[in-house]
Amino acid sequence: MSILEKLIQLESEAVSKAESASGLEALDQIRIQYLGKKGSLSEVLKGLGSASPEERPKIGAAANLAKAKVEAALEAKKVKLEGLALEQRLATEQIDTTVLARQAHLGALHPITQTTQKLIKVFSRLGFDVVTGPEVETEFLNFEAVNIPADHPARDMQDTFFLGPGVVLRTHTSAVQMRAMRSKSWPIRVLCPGAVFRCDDDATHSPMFHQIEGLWVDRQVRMSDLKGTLEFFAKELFGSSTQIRLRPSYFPFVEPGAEVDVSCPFCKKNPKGGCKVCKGSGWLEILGAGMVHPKLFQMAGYEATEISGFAFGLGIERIAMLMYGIPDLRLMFRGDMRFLKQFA
Ligand code: FA5
Repeated sequence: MSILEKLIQLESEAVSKAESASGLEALDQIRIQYLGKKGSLSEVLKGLGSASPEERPKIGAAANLAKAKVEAALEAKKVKLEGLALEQRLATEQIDTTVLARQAHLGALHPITQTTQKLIKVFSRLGFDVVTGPEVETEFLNFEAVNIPADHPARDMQDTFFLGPGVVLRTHTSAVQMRAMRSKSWPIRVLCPGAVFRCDDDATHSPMFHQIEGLWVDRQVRMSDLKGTLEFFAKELFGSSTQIRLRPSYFPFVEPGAEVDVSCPFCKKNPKGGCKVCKGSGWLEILGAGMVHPKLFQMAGYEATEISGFAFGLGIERIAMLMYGIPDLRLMFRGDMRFLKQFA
């Protein structure tokens, strides 16, 4: 039998086998048997060397045609078999549309994130823009530039994690207000949220916590502007009947400085002898604030003498604890789903 005859025979054999194949697996076997590298069609072509030069192109063309026909037959059968399989599945499978859907577990924002977003929303209504800075900070910007020199006792209040000579994990977001002033001329009204770090660990203190610092510098910014701003913030956060009070205090970067208390949102300043949260005092300390120390303006390169400004800084965990009634700050960092689910 000549090569051409052999090709025609193999082609019709393969096509008829493909047409009668019983399943996809059988179809695959036929593909390998005839079209595979060592398949019958390839094997026949090995005899091409003995054919005459005139015959060779004819044999090549016939081989390509045979392959194409076998491939087409295989594909047609495959489509047919897949269609049949689908029909069979549709006939046997049923979807019970009355079965209750599985409850999707949606994630939730962490209470610190929720509180931060709420604070940003309140202050952005007063025109504060959010700026951020690095958590790894130079000792200079964290301390010296905000008027806390090396021998200053305030450094002990903020037990510091040193990462290397002159490099610290920032102990407060006041470093960011200095960065903001150094990169932008006044007037400036910014809010600096972020994580800060101190060697501190108990039910109300964590080695990593979050602060928000606010800074407003312009001509004629007064202490009354600071008080009005903080009053607005306290009422927005804890309710319209909330009052604030400023007690003189000391922070090296402000003069004068104050601790700011809000009237207890739990007992509404009416502790009747025993509100646990405010310990019966009717007030809760929530932040530190004051008028920006002139030394900071010098450090920032603000030369104008007519400018003044106020700054305030608060612990976000403290606010979250008050807003949500969380008794222990450490709960927020344990990743316990039972705790976190309550904020969904
Ligand atoms: C400061 O850090 C000042 N930079 C704030 C400031 C800014 C004052 C601008 C004046 C002007 P203080 O060390 O008090 O201040 O920290 C601010 C708040 O951070 C505290 O009121 C407290 O709520 C929170 N805080 C301090 N240490 C911790 C801690 N270890 N864990 C959780 N919260 C803390």
